[in-house]
Amino acid sequence: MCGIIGILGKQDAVPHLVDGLRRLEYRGYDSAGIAVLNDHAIERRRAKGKLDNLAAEVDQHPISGQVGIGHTRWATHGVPSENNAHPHMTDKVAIVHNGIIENYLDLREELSEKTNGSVEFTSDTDTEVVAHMVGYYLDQGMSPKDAVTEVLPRLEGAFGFVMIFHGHEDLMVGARQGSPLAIGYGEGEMFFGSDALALAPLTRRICYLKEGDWAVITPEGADIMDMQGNPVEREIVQTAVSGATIGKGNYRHFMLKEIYEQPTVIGDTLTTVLNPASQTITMPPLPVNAKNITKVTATACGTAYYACMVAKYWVEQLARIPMETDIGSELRYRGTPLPEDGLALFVSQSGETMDTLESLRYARQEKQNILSVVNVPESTVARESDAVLLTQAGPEIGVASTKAFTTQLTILACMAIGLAKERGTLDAKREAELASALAEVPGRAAEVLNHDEHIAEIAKTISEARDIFYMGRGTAYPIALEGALKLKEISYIHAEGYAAGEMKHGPLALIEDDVPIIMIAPSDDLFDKTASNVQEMVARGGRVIFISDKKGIAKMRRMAEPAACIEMPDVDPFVAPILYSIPIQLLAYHVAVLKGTDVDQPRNLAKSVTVE
Ligand code: HGA
Repeated sequence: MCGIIGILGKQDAVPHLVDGLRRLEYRGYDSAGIAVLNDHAIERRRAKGKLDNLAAEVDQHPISGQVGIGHTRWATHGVPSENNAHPHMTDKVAIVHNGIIENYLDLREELSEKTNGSVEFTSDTDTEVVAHMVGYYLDQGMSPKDAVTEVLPRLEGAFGFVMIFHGHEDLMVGARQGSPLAIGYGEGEMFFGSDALALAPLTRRICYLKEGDWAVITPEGADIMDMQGNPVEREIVQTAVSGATIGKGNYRHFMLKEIYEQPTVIGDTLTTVLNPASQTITMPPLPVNAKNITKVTATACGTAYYACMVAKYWVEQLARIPMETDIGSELRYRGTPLPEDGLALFVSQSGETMDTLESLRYARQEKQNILSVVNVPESTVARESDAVLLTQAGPEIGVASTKAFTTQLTILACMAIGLAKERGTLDAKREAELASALAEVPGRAAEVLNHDEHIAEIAKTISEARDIFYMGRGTAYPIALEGALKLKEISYIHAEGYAAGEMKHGPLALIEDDVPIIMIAPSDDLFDKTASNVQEMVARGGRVIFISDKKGIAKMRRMAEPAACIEMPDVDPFVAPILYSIPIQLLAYHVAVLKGTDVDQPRNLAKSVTVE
């Protein structure tokens, strides 16, 4: 996926542009390029393939300038090649673009007619037409701002773009619709970036543009407008993203770093929908009136599927809508009938998971209203959905999902509240209780991380096991499934997740002396039932690791002594699945470290699964 950086600086921007692009490499790309302004012209260097190729090109044919833009491209229109690499330009303007201009063919034709065919297109991209359209208005004598004002309303599709203009060393224009873009504020310098990561070493003062915003930046600051050109105020935040984020920092593995980022990214995700002052949740508009929804059909793969399973409990209990969950590779071939006025929900970190995407297309044929939860706003799943809920997990490098999962849970919890509000099945008092429970999650998550050392000790007691069981009831059941998956993925130990009440219907036969059982048991309505299941395990010699709050642990100990306990904060059971995910991530991590596996890139697995 593409990355963007723009620098309106006080010194040569070229080394910082290349460095910024390196920070965006994790997204995946096929070519890269930069362009800078100097006294005579806009100068550009581009290269197919890795950034080292671009760096070599810049070494061989140096350019310099204080104002510049850079791009890593992941082709959507036109093969990966130097010609198709961004920036695209005329002699007056250069542009880098993320997303897809859907009406680019019409725009090309229109421009050719207007100019009697004098515009020469040199690439197969959708992006290039935007450069030529802006160039056309600049040629008519318009200012950069006026030229962009003319072009913006004509663009259909998704874009995040940044432009520089020959003869205007004091300004740069950026816009976003569907693809992310942030402004960075420096000391007498200003920046654009597709995420804060690109800007991390340059500035921590960031303003995330909202959908439909565009901005003119100068060394003094930014004028931000909506698509109609009305000025809008946007908050400047101190980003938590640091220069170290792209690397492992002081962490031994990306997975551990990502586990530790959870308090921040859960908080970032909540910020998009939760108002802590009014204790309310406001969701973006859904593609269907919630009152009319007959059924929710949720589809995902792997960890995201377990997030859907948790959401099923929330949606059914709070919003009283029947919800079904499906694995992407099953739904797409099952030919299941989907009801009129159904809401089809798709959850995918990358938004590119093939089986999830194909299921979405199936749901589209079945005339469903399509809502997706993704971590990558410009992804295909997002583009093909009627509405999108974004997680704010930031880049997740470790193959085993951690922070993507807990942010998915966070936004799905908010979605369930939003649906329930609209359907009138949740009163304001309970909404306030749930909102305040959610608002506490980042702080509580930080507390849970304090158990890291204790969990590392527990890991030593189970790392030699052949089989490990994870169990829970209610929303703890999908967390048990996720715990087992996490352990399998990175430690290669065979693990099974079960609904605790299901053990006696078969799997109990496998419990014998010292078989580890991870029991996930928040103090909720089902606690006593789970505690009885613990007794059944202990009676058969099972080594129970009991994850509960203080009250739950005390109660359990009066019945049977687990081999070890992990004490969780006392929280509303509604948010427990988000928090109880953290100890099982840490446990899997420490077991894997003890086993000496490749934690971040486990054998046979890939991060974004774009094949069947
Ligand atoms: N459509 C443009 C940009 C592609 C993109 O955003 N990729 O993630 C192109 O194909 O060049």
